Amino acid sequence: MSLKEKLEALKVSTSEEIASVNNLKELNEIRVNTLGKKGPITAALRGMKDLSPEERPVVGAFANEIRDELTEKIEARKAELEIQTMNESLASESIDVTLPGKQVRSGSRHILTQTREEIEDIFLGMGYQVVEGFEVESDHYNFERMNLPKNHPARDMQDTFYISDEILLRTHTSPVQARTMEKHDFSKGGLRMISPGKVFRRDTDDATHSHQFHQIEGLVVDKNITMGDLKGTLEVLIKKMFGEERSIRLRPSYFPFTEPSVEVDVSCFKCGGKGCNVCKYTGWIEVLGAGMVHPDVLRMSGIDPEIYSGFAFGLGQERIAMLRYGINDIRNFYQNDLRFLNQFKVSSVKGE
Ligand code: FA5
Repeated sequence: MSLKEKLEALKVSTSEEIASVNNLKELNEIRVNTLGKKGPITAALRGMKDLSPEERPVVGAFANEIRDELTEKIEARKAELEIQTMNESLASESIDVTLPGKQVRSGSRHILTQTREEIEDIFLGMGYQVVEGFEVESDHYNFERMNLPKNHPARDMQDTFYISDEILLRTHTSPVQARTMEKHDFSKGGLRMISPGKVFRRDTDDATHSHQFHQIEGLVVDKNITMGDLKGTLEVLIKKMFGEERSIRLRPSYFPFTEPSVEVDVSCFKCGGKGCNVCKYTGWIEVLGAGMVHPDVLRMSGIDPEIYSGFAFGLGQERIAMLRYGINDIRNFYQNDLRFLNQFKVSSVKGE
């Protein structure tokens, strides 16, 4: 039998085997035995060296043709067998649709995250941008650019965790003011931004203080910005967060980076201003610090205080959430007690 005849016979017998095989394992064996390295086609191609130069290309092309044809048949049979296997397993399975489903325990956005998102939405609605800062900051941005040179006594109010003499965990979100101001292109218009984030202080934890908490910084710098703009903006924030009936009060205060500086109080949500245990019988509750950006802070960021003015504020996110929901201990936010967290459970997808 010539090599060509042998190949022809191989094609016929293998095609029959492929058609009659009934499982994927045996089909794979046929593939390996026929087309594999040790199979007859590879052997035939190797044996071509004994053929005459005229026969070689003819038999070579024929062998390749048979290999392609058999490969195609194997693939087609494989697809058929796969469907057959799937159908068999589907037929043997049954689903009892009356069985109770498994409860999916989903997480939810933390109440502090919800509070931050609500405040962000209020300011986005007023045309502010939301800017992110660094939790690990330099002494330069955290203190010096905020008008707190080394040895300034007001640094004592914000002691922190130092990484090195110059690098620290930021004590407030105010350094984002300097970082944003120095980059802003005022030829394209004024700056309106808020910056939420974590801050750190060497405070002893108690019901109203934590060594790690969240602030939201606000900053507006433009021509002709006045204290009236600050008050109006904070009134919008407070009324949206605590209700239309709330009023605010600005009390003189001191921050080295604002002049004048104020503490902002909101009329007590419990007694409406008459005086009760929540507001310590004053009718007011302090929520944030604010003021007009100090001319030196503007100057250090390359802004001319003769042309531009601005206001800034920094609020404690926990403080806002505590007042809003009547939470009496800041540590509740961090203890991951589901009995606390589940009271504020909402859909984990924003906007749903
Ligand atoms: C500041 O941190 C200023 N950077 C705020 C500011 C920004 C003033 C811009 C002017 C202009 P203060 O230290 O008061 O200020 O902190 C702001 C708010 O953070 C406080 O009103 C309080 O709500 C919250 N806060 C301060 N310390 C803690 C603490 N240890 N735990 C929880 N919240 C705190």
